[in-house]
Amino acid sequence: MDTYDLITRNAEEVVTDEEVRELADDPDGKRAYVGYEPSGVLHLGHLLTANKLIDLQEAGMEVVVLLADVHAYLNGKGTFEEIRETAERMKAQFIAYGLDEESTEFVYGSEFQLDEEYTLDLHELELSTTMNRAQRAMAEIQGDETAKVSHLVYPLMQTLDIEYLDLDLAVGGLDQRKVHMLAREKLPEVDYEVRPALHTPIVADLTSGEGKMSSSEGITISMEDSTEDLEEKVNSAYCPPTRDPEPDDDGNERENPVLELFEYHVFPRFDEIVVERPEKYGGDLTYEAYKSLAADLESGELHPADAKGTLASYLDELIAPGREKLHELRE
Ligand code: NAL
Repeated sequence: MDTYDLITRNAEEVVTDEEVRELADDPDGKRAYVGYEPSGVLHLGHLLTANKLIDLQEAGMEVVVLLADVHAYLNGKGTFEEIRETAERMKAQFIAYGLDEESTEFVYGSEFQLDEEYTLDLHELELSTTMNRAQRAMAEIQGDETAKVSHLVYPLMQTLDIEYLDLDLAVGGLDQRKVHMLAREKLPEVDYEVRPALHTPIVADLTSGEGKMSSSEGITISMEDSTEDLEEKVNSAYCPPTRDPEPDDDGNERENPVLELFEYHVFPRFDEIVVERPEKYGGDLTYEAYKSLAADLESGELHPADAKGTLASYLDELIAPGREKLHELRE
């Protein structure tokens, strides 16, 4: 796969394509980052961006993982001590998942976000940004609760981090796009450079195929799940034999979450996928590309039940090292 294709595979959006192409021409030593609010147990949402980081490392880039402790604090995720402890566990799970320890730099936000120069830059951004603009940038990250002043500071800090971490590419889920757009607009105003961004898709809710899979509602798959949990959850998933399901009766858009998980989580990490079937049902099926699996599901050659069983076992393999690490840390 050529470097540009590797960098952008499974990306929902790159901003801008021209800037990312330029990066792909000479990726060695370039720095990409993802920031995460520390959370005790990783879930598939975290792992989707982690897969992208693994792609970028393969392309020769350096990867910075920001353990965004101050951001989590501003977003009401607990006391500062609790958040720090959680961050350590998060880091251990990322390494267990396959982020290369040598070429991944883990940085705590609080290492630089409390410095005098940073603080003054932040205040300059506060001065030049309307509350309305900051609130809009934050809407998708924050959820439904009433916005606090901290929620307005949050996206401005994320904007500054892109400069302070000296990054060449910002990576995040599609829910980060408005913050990255704010950064593109604001950084030049305070005499800093604009950097490209790459956004990963948001996987649909497992049981309905609607909206997004999230830890706050519905079923989510996490590093804590046992093999049996995974089988049960994947078995209950919505999986019509198509990539493009019709909207539901209320007109809500739906996706096929089983296919999405194959595409975004399984195929990027395995060279081939084997669906094990008894001879009398046609014997094993082997896939090297997501598209052929999706086509077989659509044509009926691959039964949804077999697709689900296979998905559960590959997810189990991906999650197992992190699950063991979590058990170890609790002992
Ligand atoms: C991501 C987050 C927080 C701070 C960041 C700083 C720079 C780059 C990315 C960052 C967390 C993210 C979330 N906003 O919603 O998890």
